Amino acid sequence: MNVGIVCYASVGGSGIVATELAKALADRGHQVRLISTEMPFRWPQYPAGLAFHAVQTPGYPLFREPQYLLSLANKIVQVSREHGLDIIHAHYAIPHAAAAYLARQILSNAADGKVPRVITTLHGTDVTLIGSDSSYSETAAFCIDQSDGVTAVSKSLRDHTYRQLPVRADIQVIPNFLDCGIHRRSPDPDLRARFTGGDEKMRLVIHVSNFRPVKRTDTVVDIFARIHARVPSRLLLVGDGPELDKAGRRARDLGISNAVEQLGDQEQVVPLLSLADLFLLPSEQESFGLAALEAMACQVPVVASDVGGLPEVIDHGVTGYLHPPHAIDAMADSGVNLLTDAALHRRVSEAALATVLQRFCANAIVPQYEAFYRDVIAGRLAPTPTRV
Ligand code: GMT
Repeated sequence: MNVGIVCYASVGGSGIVATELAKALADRGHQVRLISTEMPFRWPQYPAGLAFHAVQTPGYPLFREPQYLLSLANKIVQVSREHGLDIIHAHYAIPHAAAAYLARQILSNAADGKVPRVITTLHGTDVTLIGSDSSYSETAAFCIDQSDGVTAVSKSLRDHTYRQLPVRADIQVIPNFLDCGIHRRSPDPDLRARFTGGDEKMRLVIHVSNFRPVKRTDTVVDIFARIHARVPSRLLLVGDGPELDKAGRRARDLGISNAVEQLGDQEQVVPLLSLADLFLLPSEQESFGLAALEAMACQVPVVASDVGGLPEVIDHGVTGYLHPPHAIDAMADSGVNLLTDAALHRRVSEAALATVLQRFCANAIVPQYEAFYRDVIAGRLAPTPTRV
């Protein structure tokens, strides 16, 4: 198949999943064209079957805002005309579903040429936060419904979408996945010693995110402070975003900044996850929690919020621990238990890895996307009443 994948290439789960899907589809013999404003994070060099098309959004003195939606739709039309796309797969509904819809309308308006099918994958904040905002809700719902196929990364997100938006499309759940050949624990004792100072008793707690308010990164520091008071430990904060400063301030206010290290954005997270003993994810909302899955693949037990799709990834008490997002003491207690009971730590980290290998590797999930593409192309899905 000829597939065009549209995504935000910046650091973030939706861009990572879209890029991993593009790579996996190309490996399986498809021709894949990734359309984005910048070359994605983790993009391979000279990959067979993969091409990258950059969207440029020229400014003009009259415009006070960049016209990304129009330039993206324009680029999708050009790529589709030139390369005969069968599928345009939009990752993150806003505004990618709208751009894909517009591109399809333009292509169907021409007398000749192929008209690709549009698939939208909902990732989370495109529905739960931004898509539900009254400034976007009507256009978001309309464009999701106009897609020829819609997927969501968890059952929770699918249900949330039906509750939150007037969407009538039949949403299929296809969970996120990892390249399990890359995402596996690869310990580097020298790197670990750099963070522990060579102290065998020192435990390393990690948090990886884009430091948006939804991640509650100041709470990560609060939980860590409680752990640090009971277990010799250091906190590694990986990633950057608007809340990083606040997290640093919280560590200073609590008098633990010496135990908190900010590593900023890192392209390679596997070496860092591979030296960690515990991952904290006390998010307000998480439609799936790809960061938790990456940690589990590296055998790092996760203590997270019991929200959204996280219970579909983490089995509480078996492959990690889930608590209400504001139960800071309970999260700290679970963290301390994991860091002080070696047998428990081993049991949970092994169960976490087993779950990833059984359910969330590319070889289990990518065929689900391929089958969905085939169904959409063959028109085998139930029609959405509002589609025009
Ligand atoms: O989390 C974000 O801030 C944005 C978004 C993204 O584009 O990375 O994350 C969402 O999509 C990920 C990939 O499907 C999911 O793993 C995250 O759980 C989801 N984030 C939220 O729902 C908050």
